[in-house]
Amino acid sequence: MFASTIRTSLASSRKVTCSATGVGGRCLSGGAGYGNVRDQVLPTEQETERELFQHCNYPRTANVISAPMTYGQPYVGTDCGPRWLKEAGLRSMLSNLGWRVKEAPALDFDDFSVHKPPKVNNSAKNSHIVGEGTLKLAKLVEETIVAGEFPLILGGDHSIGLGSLAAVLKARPDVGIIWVDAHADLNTPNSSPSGNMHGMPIGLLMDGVLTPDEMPPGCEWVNDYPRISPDSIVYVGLRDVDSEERKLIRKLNIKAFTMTDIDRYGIGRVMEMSLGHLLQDNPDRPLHLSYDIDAVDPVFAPATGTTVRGGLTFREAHYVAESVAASGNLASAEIVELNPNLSDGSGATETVDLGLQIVTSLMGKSII
Ligand SMILES: [Mn+2]
Repeated sequence: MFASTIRTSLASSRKVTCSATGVGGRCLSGGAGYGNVRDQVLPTEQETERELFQHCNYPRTANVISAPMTYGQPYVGTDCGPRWLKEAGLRSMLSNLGWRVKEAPALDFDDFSVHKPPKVNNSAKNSHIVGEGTLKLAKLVEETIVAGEFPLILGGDHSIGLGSLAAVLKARPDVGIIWVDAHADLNTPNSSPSGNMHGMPIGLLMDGVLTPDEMPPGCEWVNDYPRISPDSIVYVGLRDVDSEERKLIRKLNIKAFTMTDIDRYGIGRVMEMSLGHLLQDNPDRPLHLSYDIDAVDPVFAPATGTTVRGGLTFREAHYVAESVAASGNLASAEIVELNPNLSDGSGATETVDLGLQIVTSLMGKSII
């Protein structure tokens, strides 16, 4: 009852005025309104904490990395995601789960646009800013992993995946990737219908898709990083795939669980098969989870840029994160594409509630 009172009062008082630069805007007016999360944070029961996040040094430290990128897609407001999650109580959630929490200063992706106007490139829009910004992110994520910490990356649009994936692949060459998304993000500048780079992070990094000279301007640094092997990634939640992406998924034989598969097998079996695929040769393989909030049905997560009906339910959205955490192999993660500008007050609040709960689940919360 207490929580619902707070929720109502916040929803009516909250004004979302965040701009692309973030200057003068604010994302949330308070730190509540996230339903039943705060009073029920219990870590998943394991024999020791060490086993749950086996790739992190002990005591476990989460480095919360804010990557407020907006240039991979057309809407302002995705830069609010990190602040939104933090103001809703991310730090105390993580502490309650037993994490030591570090917060890196938010990456600044706007200094490039001020000092170096990007050339117009409609096949990969804003590629200079996205490229230089994601390189900053890649360096920070790599340092975090080398330090034995868990990088928890808050987007920002999904173009940041270019930086986080490149870093993870370099620091942990045997990493397995779980990409939870309504979209495959497997486009290239040649195949993308929109030219928006949030649909390209996998396409630019997948082995055998782009030659080095096809890398968009500003992203050439990616050529110095390892590529994703097609059998090292699993998609969960796909339902809006472009024709060239579909061809690539088939040609490269990438493991993809669509919403149809989730209907058919249920989310439990789908996650079993996903983890089974990635862990079949090495049960201790480190895993990276990239969670696009648009994987979730817009009924539960309306505040995002590219909503597609027919997505994960509220519980399925949690289960994906819980099951990956429970594997003990999760070593890095990101959550992206929350945009409070794209829904009214209660829709924005519900989306951040859910985003925070998903993060809490992937960082080790369990119900009992
Ligand atoms: Mn995405």
